[in-house]
Amino acid sequence: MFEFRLQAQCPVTGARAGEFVTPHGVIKTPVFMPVGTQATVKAMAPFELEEIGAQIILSNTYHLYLRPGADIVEEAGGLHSFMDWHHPILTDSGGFQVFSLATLNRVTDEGVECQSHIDGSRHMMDPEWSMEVQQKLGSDIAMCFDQCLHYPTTKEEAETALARTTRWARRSKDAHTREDQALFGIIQGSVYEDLRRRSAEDITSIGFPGYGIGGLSVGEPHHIMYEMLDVLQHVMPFDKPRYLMGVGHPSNLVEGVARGVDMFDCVLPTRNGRTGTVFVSTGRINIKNQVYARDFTPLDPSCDCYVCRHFTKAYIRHLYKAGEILAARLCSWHNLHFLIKLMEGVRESILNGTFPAFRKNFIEVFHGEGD
Ligand code: PRF
Ligand code: ZN
Repeated sequence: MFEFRLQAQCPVTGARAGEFVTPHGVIKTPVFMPVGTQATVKAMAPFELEEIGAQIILSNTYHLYLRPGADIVEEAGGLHSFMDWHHPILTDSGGFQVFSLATLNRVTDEGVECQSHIDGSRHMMDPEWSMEVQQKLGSDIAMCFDQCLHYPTTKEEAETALARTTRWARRSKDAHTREDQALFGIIQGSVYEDLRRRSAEDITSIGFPGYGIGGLSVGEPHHIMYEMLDVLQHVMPFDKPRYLMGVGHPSNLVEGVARGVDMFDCVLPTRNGRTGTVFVSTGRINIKNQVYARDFTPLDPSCDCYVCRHFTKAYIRHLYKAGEILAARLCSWHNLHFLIKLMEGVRESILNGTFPAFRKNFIEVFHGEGD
């Protein structure tokens, strides 16, 4: 269980193709994980996610603990049964969500005292709490409880959060007992090379079956994120999966893979989908734009997803304008398909030795860079 088999490595870049074995199936990497924060990938039914080719989804400890409560999910037979998704699930630890959503946070070495963003109730969240909840949820992959800082931050603050994240990683590992669940460590260190190295050494010396790279894509310029990944790819264990948390943008995925990343997750495809922003092979478009009123071609003529095989831009634009719920569903569907297909193409190119050409072509054609 939780074996990571490396199948191919690009001789020019750090890109890798592999397989990660979990209780609910084998994940082919590199992989993009759709986000199902509240035990649902917004607007998508599980059988639709299967149709799109999703291999694994992500869900959130913080949200499910607050609502409906970990006990209810456990009574349902765990998250897989509760939501009827029988493929792998990864749960984030709450470390990040507490810092971005809850209010009146008081952070100490003990944990985070915070107020629910739903009803203002007070809670103490710490590594032991996170492990208890994630074990009740029964995900295939659990994450350590960590402290993620926003950008910019001082080196002193980054150092404090790093040291705390290391202590919390030890406590997470000590509190984690489920053998059918892998616990991944998380590397922090903000945008400081030496801190990133130190965090990688500290976390990997504790020893986990996989590693998250946290604290990136939190507002820093892309080139800084890439510099941190350049440093990390040489200090992270070669034989364990590497997960870049909360990323994201199509070009970030390709550039992340080039720097040795195996797993990604992001709300971007579904969040963008709900506002009518759609990824196409040449970049990004907004379907609400007047220019599409009489455009009877698919969202992306080179896409073979259900949406592009059946509907036109003019029709989907009409749905948006009319406030129809199907508009958000169709755009989320296409966007998820776009990122999953992109990762399948990336994986294929690593396996057949053409990743550098794939990367060059993608970056040249796709001009949706920017956020
Ligand atoms: N830590 C955790 N989850 C996360 C992050 C992190 O740093 C990020 C940062 N991009 C996204 N999700 N636990
Ligand atoms: Zn499509």
